[in-house]
Amino acid sequence: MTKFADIRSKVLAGERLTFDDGVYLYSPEVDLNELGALANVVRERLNGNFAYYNINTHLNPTNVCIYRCIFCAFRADLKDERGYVMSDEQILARGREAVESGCTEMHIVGGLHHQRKFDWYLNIIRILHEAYPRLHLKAWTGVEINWFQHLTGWSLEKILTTLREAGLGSLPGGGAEIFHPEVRDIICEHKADAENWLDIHRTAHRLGLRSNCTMLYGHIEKAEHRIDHLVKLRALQDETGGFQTFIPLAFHPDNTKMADIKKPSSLMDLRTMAVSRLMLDNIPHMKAYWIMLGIGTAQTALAYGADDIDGTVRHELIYHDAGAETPEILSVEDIKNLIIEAGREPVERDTLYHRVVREGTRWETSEPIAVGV
Ligand code: V47
Ligand code: SF4
Repeated sequence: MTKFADIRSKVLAGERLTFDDGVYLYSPEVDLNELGALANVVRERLNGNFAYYNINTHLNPTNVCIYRCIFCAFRADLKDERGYVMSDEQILARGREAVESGCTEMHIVGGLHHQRKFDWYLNIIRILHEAYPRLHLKAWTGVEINWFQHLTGWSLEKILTTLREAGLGSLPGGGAEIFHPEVRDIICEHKADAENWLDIHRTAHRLGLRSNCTMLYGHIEKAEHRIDHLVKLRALQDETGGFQTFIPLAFHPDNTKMADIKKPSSLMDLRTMAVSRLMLDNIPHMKAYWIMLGIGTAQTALAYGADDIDGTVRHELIYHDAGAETPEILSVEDIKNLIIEAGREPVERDTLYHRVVREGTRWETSEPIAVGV
């Protein structure tokens, strides 16, 4: 039996793949289409023909950041003329715009501002939640939560509980990058390490908050680092079951300190999606983030393991600052059509994967969407 045939029989039998299997799936001798077809079996086992999307908006309250991750084109220094900090009025105006355009979710992340205290970050959640209680606030990455620990000296439990009481709905998956220190110490040595990041999500899950997880690929990392990363996420998911969605994030080099590196090809994007679907056997959803992949690759990814395409998205800065050429926003019709064109059935979901029933900008959630994990 060839190594790939062996892996295929394990997947068909529902057996877990090993670290070595994962590294092998990145080798050029593994045919991408065969790999994609195998990932598609798992994708359809878990999510049938559905492809999920949501109606969401982004809010990046400041780009001023004390850290200097070398892959980041978004951050600015305190005195940089690009630097901005949004006022409460501007933040609330974004909330109003979101609600008036029918959004169910606001995705909030930003820089670690040199002079803002935890109260400033907490207040953003509080004022938005008080004004727009139906808008789900998916806010602050593990890196930001770790920064709040430095700012306050509080326990993780206290920080997360305080944020939740103010209106936090869930945590987004950012800040994971690549866990392995051989890479992390070069691309973002100052920020939360793997253990910190994982512990924050572990604690969030224990307190009943759901979260997402990501991996930033296509820069200096090797297949071994990617698989190490996936295996660490899988182990935490075995413990808690709290991750909803994994989002592989393709590196965009423009305006970063790694601008000399070419961005990963669509073939690498599809391979990473497929390998992730096969390795992360306990995470229900894989997201093809169209902003980052481009629309064509995101559509193709729906046959290579992905079952979610993120949302309509408004006001995205992190990828557009780093050279993404995708539009700033897609209409609901555009999203549905791109899913239908890919041969899948579009399903609007809320952040926690309940089905959304909608008439224009008015919506209700109905039953949780059943998945196979
Ligand atoms: O952590 C920053 C990445 C992340 C670049 O949870 C870059 O639903 C590529 O995590 N090239 C933030 N990537 C975005 C994120 C995310 C996106 C969509 C959905 C969800 C979710 C989460 O963006 C950062 C970092 O890994 N990033 N700069 C860049 N130049
Ligand atoms: Fe700051 Fe986040 Fe950019 Fe790192 S990725 S420099 S933490 S804004």
